[in-house]
Amino acid sequence: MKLYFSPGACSMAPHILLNELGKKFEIEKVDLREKKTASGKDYRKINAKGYVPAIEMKKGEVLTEVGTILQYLADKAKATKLLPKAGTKARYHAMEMLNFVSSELHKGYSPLFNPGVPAEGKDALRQRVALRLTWLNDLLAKQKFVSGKSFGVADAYAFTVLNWSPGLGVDLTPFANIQRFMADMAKRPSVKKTLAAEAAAK
Ligand SMILES: N[C@@H](CCC(=O)N[C@@H](CS)C(=O)NCC(=O)O)C(=O)O
Repeated sequence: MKLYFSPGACSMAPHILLNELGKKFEIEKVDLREKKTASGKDYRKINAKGYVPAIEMKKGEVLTEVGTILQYLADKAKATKLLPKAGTKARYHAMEMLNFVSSELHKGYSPLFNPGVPAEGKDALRQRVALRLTWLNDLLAKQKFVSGKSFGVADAYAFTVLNWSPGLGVDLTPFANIQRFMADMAKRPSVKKTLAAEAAAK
């Protein structure tokens, strides 16, 4: 199992999950500008979409898209505590949350990285993100994790995206429960290990 990643990018979500699962895996860094992997491969030949993450499930078999990779990894490890079994109502709620993190948070934050978006546009985007953060903050008043009472795959994804906040000018100070969640997540051994590995790869 190999994860193609870029330090600090959304590929950190499956990286955290892989560490949480404690199974053996390899990682290979991708230069997103050059679309080259650390070993010199053309990344577009691995993922024609050109973005991370991608995992090589077995030789020549690649899976992309954060939410799908997270589900594949948890299902493969039979980690039903991290992701309920397929077909159950609880699984649909877990998928509901993954979709929220992907389409509302991840793709809400993404344009803030774009140097082509003017400052006023970015302010409007931050206001929209703040609406989603208000909802999430209210949820985290009732439950410890984004996934519920215990850590689940959506937590790895939410932490990854929310961690971009300071660098993108998204103010988390009004969101005390989100700050508490981030502090709790930062204490997890899987998160510490992932952050250290990605910092070393920069
Ligand atoms: N829909 C994709 C989005 C992945 C994505 O946005 N990846 C970013 C990093 S967070 C990336 O690699 N951007 C570089 C590019 O698009 O060229 C997913 O869920 O995996």
